[in-house]
Amino acid sequence: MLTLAIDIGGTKIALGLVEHGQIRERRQLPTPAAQNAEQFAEHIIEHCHDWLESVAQIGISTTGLVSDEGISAINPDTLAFPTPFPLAQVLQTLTAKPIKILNDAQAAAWFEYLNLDVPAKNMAFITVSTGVGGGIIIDGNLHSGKSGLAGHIGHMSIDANGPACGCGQMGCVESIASGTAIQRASSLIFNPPISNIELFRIAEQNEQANSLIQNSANAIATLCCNLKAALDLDIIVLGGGVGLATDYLKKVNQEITRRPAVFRVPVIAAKGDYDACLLGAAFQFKE
Ligand code: BMX
Ligand code: ZN
Repeated sequence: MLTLAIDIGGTKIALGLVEHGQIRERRQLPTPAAQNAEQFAEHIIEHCHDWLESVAQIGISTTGLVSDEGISAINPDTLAFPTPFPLAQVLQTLTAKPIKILNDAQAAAWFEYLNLDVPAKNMAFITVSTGVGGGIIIDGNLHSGKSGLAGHIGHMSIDANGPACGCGQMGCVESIASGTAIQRASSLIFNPPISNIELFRIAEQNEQANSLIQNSANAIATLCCNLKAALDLDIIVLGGGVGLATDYLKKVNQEITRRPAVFRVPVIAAKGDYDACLLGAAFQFKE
């Protein structure tokens, strides 16, 4: 059975044709700014209309808070459409296929949980990407909470004097550690500005580049120790474009070893690699 998987991020949309838990075909497009869900859904369909006839169902993972009304923003700075955005409802009308939708990091958490090498009961997934997202598994179940907010751990404030976050708080993990935060800090140092890809490439030889990345990794290490203290997690899985970039996971784990032993938690790389959220979109149909 084929599933159309759609992963909507702050920067890009990934599309996958998924069969037996494997991505058979994959496409990618920039996330367009859209005025309404019809326009956005039609844009997605244009990029995969040749797949539609053969798919039995559609799984969506998306940045933002997912509720019955649609998708809304915790950090409006990273969302390209008006809220609440009824994307699942509109795609359902346009395609007449069964549709499931979840927050991107919650979906990835469920996929990663089902693919752990060593079974665990309590796990978190953290994506360090445009934003910092998360999904939490408690006693083998995805915990999304009454309103779907659970797992928005990028918006735990870890520095009351830290940068302003788009969510309205100060010093959220996302405002310090995300790809957007790294880019902002880096543009104050490098003139002309360099991309985050370039920043990671030069980090081994360039002390300033290295310390920008280290600052982000330290914030993620703090987040991991806080989650260990709150939930006594067995393991944390790290994903996202920044989370999986060269040496980032190593930096997070090194920083965790400097913290008191009781708050340490093993952090491993996502099995789904950069496609953990896309695979998570499809895995909503796997009970
Ligand atoms: C933000 C929040 C989360 C999301 C996370 C990662 C919005 C629009 N999104 O914290 O819902 O999971 O970013 O998103 O408030 P990504 O775009 O970096 O994958
Ligand atoms: Zn925030």
